[in-house]
Amino acid sequence: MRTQLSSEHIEQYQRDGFLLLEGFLEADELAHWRATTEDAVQQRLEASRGSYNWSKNLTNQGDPNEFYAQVFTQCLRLADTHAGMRALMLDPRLGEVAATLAGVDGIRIWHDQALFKPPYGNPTSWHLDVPYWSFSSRDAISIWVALDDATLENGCLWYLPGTHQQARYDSVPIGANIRDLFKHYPEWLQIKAVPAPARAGDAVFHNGLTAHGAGANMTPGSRRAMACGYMPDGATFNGQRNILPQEYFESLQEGDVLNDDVQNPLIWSRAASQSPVAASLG
Ligand SMILES: O=C(O)CCC(=O)C(=O)O
Ligand SMILES: [Fe+2]
Repeated sequence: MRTQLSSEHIEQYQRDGFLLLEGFLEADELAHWRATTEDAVQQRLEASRGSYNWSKNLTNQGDPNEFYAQVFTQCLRLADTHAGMRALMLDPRLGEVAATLAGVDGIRIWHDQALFKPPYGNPTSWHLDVPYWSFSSRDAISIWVALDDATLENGCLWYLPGTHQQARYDSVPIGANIRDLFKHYPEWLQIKAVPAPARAGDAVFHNGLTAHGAGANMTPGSRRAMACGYMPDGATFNGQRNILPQEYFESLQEGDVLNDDVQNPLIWSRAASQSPVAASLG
């Protein structure tokens, strides 16, 4: 795993709100991420609705005729239900890279998600991530690892550079109209979008307030990705449930620190990485 970051990487991330890290996974790691993600998705879909047959493009996500089911098969928090995925997601190296780019001292998992855009799938409408989540932070960050080559043809990610500096926390529902976000941010219509094509094994990082979307998949192959959204350690509850379990949600008051280590595992912190125990473990 390529975890070395240069000062240019960090500057670029901070300026543009996104960064492509080429060759993030080694070939054997990529094979393992693919197999683990396929298995975790298959298991989840079987548990939720019966069999999953990607070759026949059965997405098993609600009504398969609905627009969103044809944007992607989206499976959230696979680390909760799949031990192999948990091992991948708890890797402190992912946390260290994310925290270093975001410029924070500790990082917790908000949610992981598999995002498989099907053959000839719909585009992913322009959106921001943080306004959906249960905390408000300008330092939230996501990793998006390409499991297939993501190209201009099959729906790679696109970004509006610098929008993380201006974005607000008010929520804009993500729907079928790709340009709805611009009703809330008409000034962003002037910004030229930048594509982030990625080879399988590359990682794209983005700030949770950077406007992003993805094109349609105009190919007969799938565009698979495994992603994870991270919350800076110390972030507080903003009153929104999002993916929080009902009981935990009801126990929270606005302003409470979201530091439940099961719901939001701390995968890396500067303090722990500098402690004598961590040092002796190498
Ligand atoms: O994979 C996609 O099309 C969208 C990904 C995304 O929105 C994200 O990772 O936040
Ligand atoms: Fe997103």
